[in-house]
Parts: sequence; C-alpha cells; structure tokens
Amino acid sequence: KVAFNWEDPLQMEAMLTSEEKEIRDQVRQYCQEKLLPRVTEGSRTETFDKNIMKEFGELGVLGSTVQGYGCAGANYVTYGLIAREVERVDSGYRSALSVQSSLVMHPIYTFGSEEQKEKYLPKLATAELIGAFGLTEPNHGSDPASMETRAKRSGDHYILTGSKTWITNSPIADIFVVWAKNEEEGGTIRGFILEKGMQGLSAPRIKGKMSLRASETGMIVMDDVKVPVANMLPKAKGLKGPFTCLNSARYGISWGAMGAAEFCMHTARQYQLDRKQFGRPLAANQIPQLKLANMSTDITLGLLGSLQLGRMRDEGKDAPEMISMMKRNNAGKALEIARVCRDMLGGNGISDEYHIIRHVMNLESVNTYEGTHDVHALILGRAITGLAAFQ
Ligand code: TGC
Ligand code: FAD
Repeated sequence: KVAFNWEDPLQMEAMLTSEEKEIRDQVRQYCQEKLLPRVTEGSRTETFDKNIMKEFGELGVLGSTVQGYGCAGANYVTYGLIAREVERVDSGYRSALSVQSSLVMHPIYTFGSEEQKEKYLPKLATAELIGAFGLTEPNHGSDPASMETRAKRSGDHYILTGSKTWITNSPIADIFVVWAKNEEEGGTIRGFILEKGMQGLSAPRIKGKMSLRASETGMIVMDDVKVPVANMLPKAKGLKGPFTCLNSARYGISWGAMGAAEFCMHTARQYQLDRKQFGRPLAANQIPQLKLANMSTDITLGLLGSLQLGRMRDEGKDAPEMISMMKRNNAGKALEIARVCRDMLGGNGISDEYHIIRHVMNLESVNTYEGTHDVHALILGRAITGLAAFQ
C-alpha cells in the first residue's frame, strides 16, 4: 500500500525540479527564520520593514522571472513557489513582492525602452528602489477602462493629472508605474514611470487598515506632474498593458493564498491534536476531521491547479481566464479555510500570537484586490457564455 502524506496528498513534490525545490527551500528557511519573527509586531504597529525588501533583493526573489539586469531569470513555477513561502508568513510581504516583481519590474521589462530597463531594473532587483503600481482610482476600481487620470503632451513632457487610490507601497515608493489616458492619442491608456520628488506628485498613506497591516498602502495624487516623454512605456498601448501585468501578479497570488491556507491548516491540526476537551483530543471528533479533510482537499487541488497553470505559463500557453479561475478559487478557498481554522482555535484563534486571525484579515484584501472574487467570476462567465455581464 502506498503511504498517504497528509502534507502533500497528491505528491506535488515529485512534480518539481531539483532547482525549483532548492530555491523554494532557501526562501522557506529565510521566511520562517527571519520574516516570521518580525511580522506580528509589524502588523500590530502598522509598520512595513524596508530592510525586508533589501533582504528579498539579496535572496534574488525580486523580479525573479526577469532575464538579465541583475535578476534571477527563474521560471514562473519558481516565482509561484516563492510567493507561497512568503505568504505562508504574511500576505502583506507577498504583496510587496508581487508589486515590485509583477507590477513594476514586469511592465518595465516587457514594455519599457532599453534605457528604462537599464536605469530601473537593477536597482529594483536589489530594492535600492521601491516601486508602486497605480491603476485603481477613487471612482473606478473594477472598471479601470473608465479611469479619469489624464496625460496631456506639452513639448518634451506629459502633464499628468488625476489620483489613484489603494496603492500598495505608494507611501514608501521611489518610482510609480501609473496608467493614464493620453489625450494626444484620443484617450488611449498608456503607462508612465513617475519618480518621487516630481513637482505635484504626492503619495499619502491610507490609515486604519484592519487588513494587510504590515503593508504600506496609500494614494498617488498627481497635480499637473511634468513627466518627461522618455518616461512613457513605449510598448504598452491600451488596457492590455496593465492587464498583462495583472496576469503575472494574479498568478503569483494563486500560489501565495495557498501558502497562507497551508499555514492555517497545519496550525489548526496541531492545536486540535494537542488540546483536550471532554477527556480526548479535539482532533478525535468527527466535525474537526471533516473540516480538515475539506481544507486538505481544497489546498491540494488549488496547488496542483496553480502548478499546472505555471507550467503552461512557462510554455506561453496560459489564457487570462485560466489565471482568473485560479486566483479566484485559491483566494476564496484560502479565506474560507482561514476562517474555519480561526474557529478551531477557540478563543486563542483571535490572538495574533497564533497568526491565524492575521491571515483571515489579510486574505480579505487578497480576495478583493487584483480583481474581486465576483469580477473574476464574471470574466469566467463571459468566456463560458460569450456574453459580458459587466458592459
Ligand atoms: P476588456 O474589453 O475585457 O479588455 C480590454 C483590452 O484588454 C485586453 N485584456 C487583456 N489582456 C491581457 N490580459 C488580460 N487579463 C486581459 N483582459 C483583457 C483585451 O483583449 C482588450 O484588448 P483590445 O486589444 O481588444 O483592446 O476590458 P473591460 O473594460 O471590459 O474589462 C473588464 C474586466 C472586468 C475584465 C477588467 O476591467 C478587470 O479585470 N477588472 C478588475 C480590475 C483589477 O483587477 N484591478 C487591479 C488593480 S491592481 C491591484 O489590485 C494590485 S494589488 C497588489 C498587491 O498588493 O498584491
Ligand atoms: P468596486 O469596483 O467598487 O466593487 C465593489 C463591489 O462590487 C465588489 O464586491 C465587486 O465585486 C462588486 N462589483 C463591481 N462591479 C460589479 C459588476 N459589474 N457586477 C457585480 N458585482 C460587481 N490597486 C492598484 O491599482 N494598485 C495597487 O497596488 C493596489 N493595492 C491594493 C491593496 C489593498 C490592500 C487593497 C484593498 C486594494 C488594492 N488595490 C490596488 C485596489 C484593488 O484592485 C481594488 O480595490 C479592486 O480592484 C476593487 O475595486 P474597488 O475597491 O473600487 O471596488
């Protein structure tokens, strides 16, 4: 009889290459030894530790799929495994990693000029520069096509006016990849690289978040910011520019969310094995066993789905709807799992010392950003029926 490994029921480990496992193990060791001990206090005090970004840079995990420019040139499966290890500890630091890698380095690498790549990518890879990505606006979240931010040509500059909100990293960012409608081209959406210190540019912090508390979130306010023409991303035209970046980040989130779910499940399992009520371990009861069987199944299927998607992405065969399916499924399942695990720890479940409540709160954002759970259902619904529900 083949032995059942509850930590890896369908033996995903055997589907990874030795190089993928080696990088994953290094990142896991760093996250467990160096990140985990700092994260509870950061979450309590709403403090993001910029040194951690530098350490990510030293580990080679920033822009890990970029070839050259001081980056690791790893495959997308490895990128997913990295996101899983970071989010096993905290979604906020995975957010910072996702934004820097998929939403700032990826567009510069994919749509930027050679000068832009050489100027920014090596410094983003070491976290000498921190980046932010501005798509969402106060009046337009799920519907970025209606954005109000405008770029108006004036000689060798564009003048950018508008505001972005709910922007990860913005209060600490050195550069901002901002999407705006270019009046010169009849409102075509274009990407621009803005630098901290440009006149008229500010990035106020959003206070009072009960989710992703260790992550910096803010606005990007542009009051006639003069941006050199050379700072426009030359190869991104239309909404597919920002959506291409979202494909990469959403894919990473599908892995990351499963890392958070695994942490919650492993913690709840151990807790219920150790704690006795009515003279026997809680885990000996049918209700907890049903909960563990359900979450184990969801995590196993979620991880295998992300692995298959990663393999297809590495071959250039991934469709955006596949990414919607896995981002939606894994973020939604992780949130459900974390809530159930919180309950399985009873009163202790609400203490941040056990970490699960922090994951529950974080996963509320993960379920909303990068396309909400319902918007991804509509993207899938459009592909299944040929009818768009959101137009
Ligand atoms: P639609 O007509 O569907 O598309 C417009 C053009 O874009 C192309 N396209 C894509 N291209 C590449 N990848 C994708 N995933 C694409 N989806 C669409 C499409 O082919 C078309 O191209 P063309 O050449 O024909 O013009 O546009 P729509 O306005 O109808 O879209 C609707 C919808 C719902 C799909 C879309 O607006 C959407 O995805 N909304 C969600 C918005 C969102 O995800 N925002 C995320 C903001 S960033 C963020 O949350 C970062 S959190 C970071 C962290 O902390 O981790
Ligand atoms: P809305 O679009 O107003 O949606 C509100 C509700 O209505 C949701 O439940 C939604 O599913 C539902 N809904 C919307 N349209 C429809 C429809 N047609 N049919 C049915 N239901 C619908 N954005 C960035 O650009 N960069 C970032 O770095 C970034 N970081 C973020 C960090 C955090 C912590 C958070 C919370 C958000 C971040 N976002 C960022 C913004 C995020 O992408 C948006 O919050 C998200 O896209 C949803 O937009 P919204 O908040 O305006 O909600």
